[in-house]
Parts: sequence; C-alpha cells; structure tokens
Amino acid sequence: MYAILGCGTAGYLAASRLQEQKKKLVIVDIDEKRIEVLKERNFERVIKGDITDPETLREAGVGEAEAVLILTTDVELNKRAAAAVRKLSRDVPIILRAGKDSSSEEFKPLDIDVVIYPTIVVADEAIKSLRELGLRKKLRMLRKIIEDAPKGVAIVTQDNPDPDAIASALSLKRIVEEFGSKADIIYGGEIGHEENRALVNLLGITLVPIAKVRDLRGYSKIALIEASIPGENNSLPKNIVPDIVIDHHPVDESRVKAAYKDIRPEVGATSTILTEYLTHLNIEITPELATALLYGIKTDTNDFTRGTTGEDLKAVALLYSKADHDLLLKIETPLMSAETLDVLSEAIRNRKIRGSFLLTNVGFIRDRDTLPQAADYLLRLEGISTVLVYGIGGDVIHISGRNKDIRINLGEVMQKAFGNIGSAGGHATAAAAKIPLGLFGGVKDKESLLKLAEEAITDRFFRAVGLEEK
Ligand SMILES: [Mn+2]
Repeated sequence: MYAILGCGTAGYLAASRLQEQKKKLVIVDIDEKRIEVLKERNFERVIKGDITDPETLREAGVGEAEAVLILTTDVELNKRAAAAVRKLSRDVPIILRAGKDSSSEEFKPLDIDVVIYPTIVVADEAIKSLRELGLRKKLRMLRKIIEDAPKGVAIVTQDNPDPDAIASALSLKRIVEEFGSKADIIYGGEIGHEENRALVNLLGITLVPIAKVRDLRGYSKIALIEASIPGENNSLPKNIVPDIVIDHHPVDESRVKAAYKDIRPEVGATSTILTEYLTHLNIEITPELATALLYGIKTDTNDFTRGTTGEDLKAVALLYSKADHDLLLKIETPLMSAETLDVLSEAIRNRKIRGSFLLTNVGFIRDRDTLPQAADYLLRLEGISTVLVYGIGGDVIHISGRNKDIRINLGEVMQKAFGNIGSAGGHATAAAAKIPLGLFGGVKDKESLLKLAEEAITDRFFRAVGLEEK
C-alpha cells in the first residue's frame, strides 16, 4: 500500500497513475470537497484529516506503507507532514516535493529518501525533449529524401561489409520500405568470414555485388552506410554525391557531402544509430532484424568491451529481448566447411616463419574465402604478428594477409609488394592482393608454377617490409 499525503494536482496525478497500475492506496487530505471528488473517482481509501497530525496518519496506516508521497506545493507543510510520518516510523520511505528555493540541507534532519526538486525535473525534461526533437527533425528530413525516391534507394555499404554494416543496411532498407519506396543493399569486395556469410544466409538477406549493378544512377537516391566518403573503403564512385550518409567512423565532417548525414564517432556501432531510428519511427524490430543488429553491435564493440557507450547498451537492452538467441548462436559458431579445413591444414603444414612473419602456400584452391580464415587462424600462433596465406584459384594467385604489428600497415605493404604486378590493398590489419598467372606464362607444370609463385611472393613481400631475401 502507498500513502499519498495531500492530494493537490501532483498528488492526484500520482494517485491516478498508481491506481492504473492496480496499486493499493490510502489518500489523506484535509479538504472536504477534494475528498468528495476522490471518492467519486473510486479511490478506495480516502481519509479526511490533517497530514501533519501523527494520530491521523497512524489511523490511516501510513507507518506501514511501502512508501509515502508528499507532493503538495507548500514545502513547509510537506516538511511538517514528513516529521509526522517519521514519528510513526523511521523506516518508511518518503518521497517529498521540495520548493522552488529549497536546499538539500533543510531536509537532512527529516531523513527523506527522495527529494524532488521541480525546477531540476523541468530542466531535465526540457533537455531530454531537446534530444528527441533533434532526432525527430532529422528523421523527418530522412523521410522527405526517401519519399522522393520513385526509382528506389541504393544502399551502398563499406567494402567487405561486416555485421554492423549488413545489419545497418538491412535496417535502412526496412525504413525505406516503411516510407513507401524500395531499396537494394549493394557492396564492394566480398562477404568474408564464415560468420558473416552465416548471418546473410540464415537471415536470407539479399546483397548485390556492386559489379552487378549496371548503373547506380538508375536509383533515385544513394545511401552510404558504415563509410562516409565515396571511394574510401567503399566502392561508390568518387564522383557520386550520396544523398544519405550514416556512419560511426571518425571523419573530418567537412569532407562529407550529403543532404542527410548522421555521423556519430561517439557510438560503438552504426547498428546503435539504426536501432534508435527504428524505435523512434515505431517500426517493428523483428527477431531476425534484432538478431542482426545485436550481432552488429556485439562484433563492432568486441563483445561490448571496446568503445561501448550508454547509447550502445541502451540499444542492446532493447534488442536483447527481441533477438532470436538460437539464431545468434548459429551465426556466431558457423560450421566449418571441409574445404576450409583442408586449406587450413595445408596452410599449417606449409608455413614458413621468419621472425614474426608467417607465409604459407596452400596450393590450388576453389574458394578464395578460405584464405582469410586460414590467415585469421594462423595469426593466433605464438610469436607471429603478420600472416600471408596464398593460393592459386583459376588463373589468379590470391593472397590474403592479416597483421597485428602496429608498426606495419599491411595494406600499404601489399600495395608496394604486389600493386605493380596485380591489384592489392586493404587496411593496416587486413589486406589482400591478386596476381594474374599470365605473369608466369608458359609454365605448364603445376609444381613449377607453385614454386615460381612462392618465390615471387616471398621475395616481393620481404622486400616491401624491408627484409631482403637472402
Ligand atoms: Mn561499424
């Protein structure tokens, strides 16, 4: 049972809310008319009496209440009422409304559990609304852009999209559909990692490789997700100005050209931003979408340990209850294909180590996606900080690199080593290269071809990192 002492406007509102929640109440007020009104409104226990009189309060059972609310506008009255309550019980929790000029000192002797300062509450609410309004305004603008997209929206993600990029793009697609248009999710590079492919396959997400898009200008609008500048870690041509940019990677914002941009380096994942959008727009977050977004935040924040903010955790709290956790487990622990296992065993057997470098030739491969997985795996070997795994697929040598040595920018090294004989690039920690076999023209015998490829790669790579081949 809760006790409400004095039933002015605030007391009445509190009583109504508690009644809605089917809580038991006792209300004490001195005003005859108010008492009548309260009885008409079906409040069960309404007592006419002086809220500063301990005897009245005792009869009302206030000393045994779960909590006492004293919310009148007369702070002196509130204090006297609190003193009366304390005469009955030292333990019953008291919530008291302070005055405009109250200081915390004046309530100390009364041992009040919660003092509510109306001015602070008003200011806090105003600030909260400010944030809400900002988001509402932004989303109105997003809606306007999308509603003006009769030929649909091209949602272009970062290259080699990670779960955060995939989940964010999927969410934006839902938003576009909600606003009455349609969208395709377009990516450059590849969907690497078995986990990422499991995410895409288990959720039935359709992603279009950018090479298959005939003309991006066939879409009315272009959105860039998890990247902000065309051509930088994404395959959007540099001369295209996107209409929408949503990202959380730090960038000099003056370089970002888009009618709509929401770039928040302070959050751990773009999925957090999109979760906020979906919530705000009242778009249902299905178990599949919740699973994708949760996985996106999880991987980007390294299981909530890296750059995780309150905003991320707020999104996680919401998504966690909606996500399909069996599905999430399936995504996180995908089955390893027999081919990946074979490539891994070749990679382990053929490894050549020099210092902290490990290079390995896995021979002929069918699926080049097995290379980065082998490289990831071998990077866990003690004492190794840079791994290169390569193999021949079709008429190309595929090279996949992984690096955790902060002095080395693997993308640059690969570019330097293989850029002039093939294509190469990537990041400091992950990079790839392709070299056409035509380079070794004329060599028919497979063994010789492998040996030649191995020599060329080893030699060029060590030259590029500044370790000449002996
Ligand atoms: Mn991200």
